[in-house]
Amino acid sequence: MALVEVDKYRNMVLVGHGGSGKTTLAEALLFKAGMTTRQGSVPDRSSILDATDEEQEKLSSLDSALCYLTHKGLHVNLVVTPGDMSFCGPAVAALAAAECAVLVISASAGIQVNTRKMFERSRDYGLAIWVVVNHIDAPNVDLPGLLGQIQEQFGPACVPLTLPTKGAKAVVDCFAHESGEADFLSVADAHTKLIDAIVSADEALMEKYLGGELNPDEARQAAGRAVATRELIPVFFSSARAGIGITEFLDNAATFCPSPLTGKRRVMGDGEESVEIEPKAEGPFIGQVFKIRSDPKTHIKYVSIRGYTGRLTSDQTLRSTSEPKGVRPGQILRTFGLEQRDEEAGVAGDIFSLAKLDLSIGDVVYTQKAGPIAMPSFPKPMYSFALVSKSRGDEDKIGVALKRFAEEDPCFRTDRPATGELVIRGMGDTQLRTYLTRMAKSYKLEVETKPPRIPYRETVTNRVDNVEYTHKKQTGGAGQYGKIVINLVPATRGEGYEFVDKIFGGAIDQSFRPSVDKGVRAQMAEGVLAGYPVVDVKVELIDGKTHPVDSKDIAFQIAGRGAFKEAFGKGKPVLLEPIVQIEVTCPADKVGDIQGDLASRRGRPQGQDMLPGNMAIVRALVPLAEVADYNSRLSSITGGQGSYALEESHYEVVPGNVQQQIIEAAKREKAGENG
Ligand SMILES: Nc1nc2c(ncn2[C@@H]2O[C@H](COP(=O)(O)OP(=O)(O)OP(=O)(O)O)[C@@H](O)[C@H]2O)c(=O)[nH]1
Ligand SMILES: [Mg+2]
Repeated sequence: MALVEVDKYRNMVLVGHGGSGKTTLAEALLFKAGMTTRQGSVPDRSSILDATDEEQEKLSSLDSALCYLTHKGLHVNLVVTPGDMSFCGPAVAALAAAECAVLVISASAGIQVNTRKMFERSRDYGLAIWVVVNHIDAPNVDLPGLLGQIQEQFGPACVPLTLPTKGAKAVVDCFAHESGEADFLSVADAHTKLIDAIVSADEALMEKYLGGELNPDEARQAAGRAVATRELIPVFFSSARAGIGITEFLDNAATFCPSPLTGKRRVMGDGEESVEIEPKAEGPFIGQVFKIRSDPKTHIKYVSIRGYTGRLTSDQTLRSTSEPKGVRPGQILRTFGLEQRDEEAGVAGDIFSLAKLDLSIGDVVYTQKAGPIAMPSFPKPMYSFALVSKSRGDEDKIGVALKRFAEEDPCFRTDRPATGELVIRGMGDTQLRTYLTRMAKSYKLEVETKPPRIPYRETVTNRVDNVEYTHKKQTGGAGQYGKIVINLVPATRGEGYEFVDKIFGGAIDQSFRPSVDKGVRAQMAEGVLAGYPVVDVKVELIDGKTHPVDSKDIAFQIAGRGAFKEAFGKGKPVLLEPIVQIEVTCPADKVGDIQGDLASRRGRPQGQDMLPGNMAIVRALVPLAEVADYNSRLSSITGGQGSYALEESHYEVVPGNVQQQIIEAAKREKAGENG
């Protein structure tokens, strides 16, 4: 594969809702450009992009896929992303590779949740956007109606660059032609609107245009800039499956898709220190990792990099923001579906892959010097499971497998919260189940899942004085003796634990007082009411007694535990629960239902806002325990049109009746463990 000049690269990321036809469109483009000998099909399992066993089973993309084509002197890199929101981690990361996001919409399904989300993410990251209305061959589609909705939702900059003609059996290019037949709207009108949009983005051109002196070549040259600034969002029509509108898509890439020179420039560093990277073919290399994939069979890890400037060859030293010492990059590869092809260099404006390097998504890689470069912002994973290994001793291996998945997917995380469980977090059920199935298949590690425990805490509300406790074991063998007297005092929320030594004189030997503290801490970690850690209490050690022979560290630790437990029981103990700030985005007509549902979950309203496109945001404070299953609830209220985000807020006392249920549940669980 020959490398080309920087301005001959086009980097497109295909985004949109699941099933809109992103993979099929890419297959059609590859076939039309002669990169494949037949057009791969997702339902026939012949797609080179949805090529893993899992994807062929699900008939849907589960990760971003890379391929490329050449067309009339251009080298076009395509990154095809999964449309399921569960896999938006790799989809959002892929934006970092491109100048242009191609937003694919199914004409039969219309604008869907992820259509809107990916539009916003691409825009916020600063990419040019193309809209492709696919499935135009499907029965009963309302193409003029859909075009109207697209313009309403995404703005008047959306202008058709092609229009269906001959009963959607073909499309007509409205830039190349000043007039012609279309199934709806006028080609001449669309042509004028395209020229208008292009000249409005360029003052000098506008003057010429108004003076009637605009030459078509000048308009052609300025088109890429107008698209780069989203003053023009060209709309295409296609049937990817039937190969309609594909040639017109390819032919317009040179003019309407910004090149690395005319498109979004990456900025290194922050604030005043920041510098814009100039895409140059020669000189020191700077790029960024946007994709990581372990080959399912060989387990070889491939990292895919977008080159922003310079040139990288195998013999250079490649450094990265997380590994500044540097490594040899090894063979430079060009990824085509699951295939890796050899390439001579990694250059500015291009996409390439490297094998077996310890890099992460977002890492900036360079040969001389570089700073951080912002990635698109990732949504926070909100959906979680706790995992229980089916066979003991597998825990370490499970940790290794989960770490791999987390590397490949920025919206997948694993952690061990205060409850001690192993928890995985992600965007949704499909994603987490896919990783667990993959773990079972590729790593032979089986786990059971359960909802994660809510990290409750325990504390007291009343002060308790003079609690006396004696630990005594003086029959047979070495004896144990420790007697203490403590006060237990509630502290302010968030103050934590304090141990105060209030002993005057030598009632307890100095050396044993820390042992009491240690015992109290141990009991606090285990909890008293329902097995949750105790917080916000002060323990005062006021008196006690030492035995000359039998007193020892362990005896005073046990006394500390015992005295604390007894005092805690007398101090009107309560459970504290985490309260979260929830922000629900939903269609405006569902606001009432959402508010009602949140109120029934002990939620407290915090206001609402209207959003463009008939959407609204509802905010509330709600106990975390009440929104553990909120994913499915929201989806059923909004028909899949809603989304939500949670943020930790504070802890509050659990109401009495709820507290009783939690304590009972903890008792049952304990009995289950022991029995
Ligand atoms: N009739 C018709 N069917 C199409 C067209 N494009 C794609 N399809 C079919 O629609 C289904 C979904 O297409 P995909 O290409 O897998 O869609 P996708 O956007 O990649 O979906 P995800 O990977 O799940 O996000 C497949 O069965 C395709 O064969 C089209 O233009 N017309
Ligand atoms: Mg797909």
